[in-house]
Amino acid sequence: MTFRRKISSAIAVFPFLLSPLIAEEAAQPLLDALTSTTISGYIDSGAHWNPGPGIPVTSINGTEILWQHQNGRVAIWQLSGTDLIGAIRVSEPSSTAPRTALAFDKNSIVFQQLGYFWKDDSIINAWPALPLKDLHFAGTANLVGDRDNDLVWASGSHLLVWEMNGTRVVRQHIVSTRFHVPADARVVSIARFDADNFPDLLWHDPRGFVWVTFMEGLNVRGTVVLNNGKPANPDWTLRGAGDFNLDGKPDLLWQHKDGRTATWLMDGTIRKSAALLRGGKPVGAGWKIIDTRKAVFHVVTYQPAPPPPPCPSNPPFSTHVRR
Ligand SMILES: [Ca+2]
Ligand SMILES: [Ca+2]
Repeated sequence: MTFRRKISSAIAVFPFLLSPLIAEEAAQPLLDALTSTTISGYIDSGAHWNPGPGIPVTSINGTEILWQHQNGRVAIWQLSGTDLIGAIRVSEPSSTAPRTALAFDKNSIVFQQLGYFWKDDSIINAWPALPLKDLHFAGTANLVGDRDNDLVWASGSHLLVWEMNGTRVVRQHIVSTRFHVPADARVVSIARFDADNFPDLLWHDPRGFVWVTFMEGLNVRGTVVLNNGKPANPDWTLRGAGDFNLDGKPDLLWQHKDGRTATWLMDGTIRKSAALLRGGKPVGAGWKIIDTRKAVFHVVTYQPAPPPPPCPSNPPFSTHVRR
């Protein structure tokens, strides 16, 4: 049996896996039902999940997309290639006000709440003030090249890089990217767009232009404009980069203002093709893509229970009629 057929057999049992985020009013009960406990018997992205002896499990590579609704709700899509195979609601601590999701960081999610930053439920021990104005969060990536990912902001032509050790900021770096892109361009993702091992910056501006700035750690090597120098339709916002066709090269993830999502499948900085996600069905209003990450899904092949034994023709009890 192929991997795809195994996934299909699991989904056939739970077809609700295919109907996420249609509209907020429809999504709310759906996501309430889809806790990670509910889904873990069928698709789980944990590295050490063990469903029990004798249960056949297939591990498949895929991508997760992090979403947040404007009301604070956080959800994750699970994709195999460009096929949506699951949706998970991310539980938030009930005692805290809604937090803004900033990015995935390996197995964590980075949040901001007022002036504080969190990795999941652990507060990040950081400097109290950010030293640049008009910063936007750019992503998590290992620019410094040590064990942990850095948290990266951008402001105009500068980056602010927090070098991390766990949940502690050990150093701040301010990096000039030189002024290769317009001042209103934003860094939407940090990913490896060439063959070296250094993460690069992906930029998008409101007119639809897309750039990649190649980095060597904290040093800038140069910037190229994508799409043959032409802007994309400005109704589409570039939200991130993830490898949707599993060729090891990052692809671009777009969200239309009508709620559709799509990817440009890339060979480095060359667009090879484009594909709508979820068959072009839009998500409900108010949901925004935050980030993507690689994932490994563990899929159980569901075996239908054997049919019950036939009922005996003569009931194994005697009828008693009172006379
Ligand atoms: Ca690179
Ligand atoms: Ca790819």
